Amino acid sequence: SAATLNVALNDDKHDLKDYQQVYNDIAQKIREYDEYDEAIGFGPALVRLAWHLSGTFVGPKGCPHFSGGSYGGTIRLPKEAKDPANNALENARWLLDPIKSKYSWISYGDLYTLSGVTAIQELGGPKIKWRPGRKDLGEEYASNSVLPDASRDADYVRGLFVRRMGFTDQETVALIGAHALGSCHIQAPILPGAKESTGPGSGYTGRWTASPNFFTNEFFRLLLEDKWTQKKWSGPVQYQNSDDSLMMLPADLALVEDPAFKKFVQEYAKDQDKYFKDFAAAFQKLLELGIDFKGKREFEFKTLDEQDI
Ligand code: ZEM
Repeated sequence: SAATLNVALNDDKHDLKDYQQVYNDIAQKIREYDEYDEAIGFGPALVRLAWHLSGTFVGPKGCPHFSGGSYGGTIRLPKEAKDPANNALENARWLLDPIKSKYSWISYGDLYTLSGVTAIQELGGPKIKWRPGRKDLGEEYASNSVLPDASRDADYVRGLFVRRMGFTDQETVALIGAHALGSCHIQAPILPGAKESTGPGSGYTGRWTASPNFFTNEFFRLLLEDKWTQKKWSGPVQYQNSDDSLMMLPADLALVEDPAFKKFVQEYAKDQDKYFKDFAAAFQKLLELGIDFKGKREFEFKTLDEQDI
């Protein structure tokens, strides 16, 4: 098991202007490679990178012997990178490598979490408050086999998000609504300029929504309004909608099978503003699991559009 973290924050010599510059470079990369992954682009992959770096947290809240979380940027290291749950995320890291070289002062944990914030905002989502100060840690702090298994039910999802990571039911539902973005891959998408895939994906296939590069509450509306039946294929159990254009994982359907989760699915399907507000708070909490940022300033970034870039 991973060692207990010493979570002292980096001395912070950089200000909003510096981090906005990093944000802008990431956002420009998303724009530049908009044809990646069947014209979805890299945005969803960056959100998944930030989530998989942070979602290794093993609490419980306030316990001094927790492990995982975004602090050490450990998803870059083989032990964690090679976790099958992280298949295809080498592509997201490929996109960010030149930015890490250009801004060598930023830690991997800060860069990867900032890239998730950038993607959410650039894809039309809410503003996410973000704080720097993570420090790179070595392989003894890397995690493996702690990310969620998509084949499981509501009890499992609650065990992982609520009991292990310290989220509420409401925050859990809000976070999984990020599946409005992106798609599932049998093979990792082919990188710009490459000829072949970098390796396997999750083994699931398809998109959750018809606008996978736009952050919306569509995931919740589709969960409630479409008819989901088991896909007939040789791959893992997954569900398809009435015309087989969209998909859901077993763990997604768990959100409407469990009455306490379903209440929030219904609320978010009806109220996009409420969804955006709750997602922003839950995503910030996810990115900060295990790190004591008390009293540290929160940065809020402008989108490229807001800067007329
Ligand atoms: Zn996901 N997710 N996720 N997720 N996820 C995939 C893709 C994406 C689960 C899961 O098994 C999978 C959260 C929670 C959970 C994103 C964001 C967030 C894929 C497909 C799977 C299998 C990977 C592939 O094949 O490339 C499970 C079981 C979850 C909880 C129960 C949370 C929380 C997220 C963010 C807040 C995103 C954006 C993607 C799309 C990635 C892409 O490349 O398109």
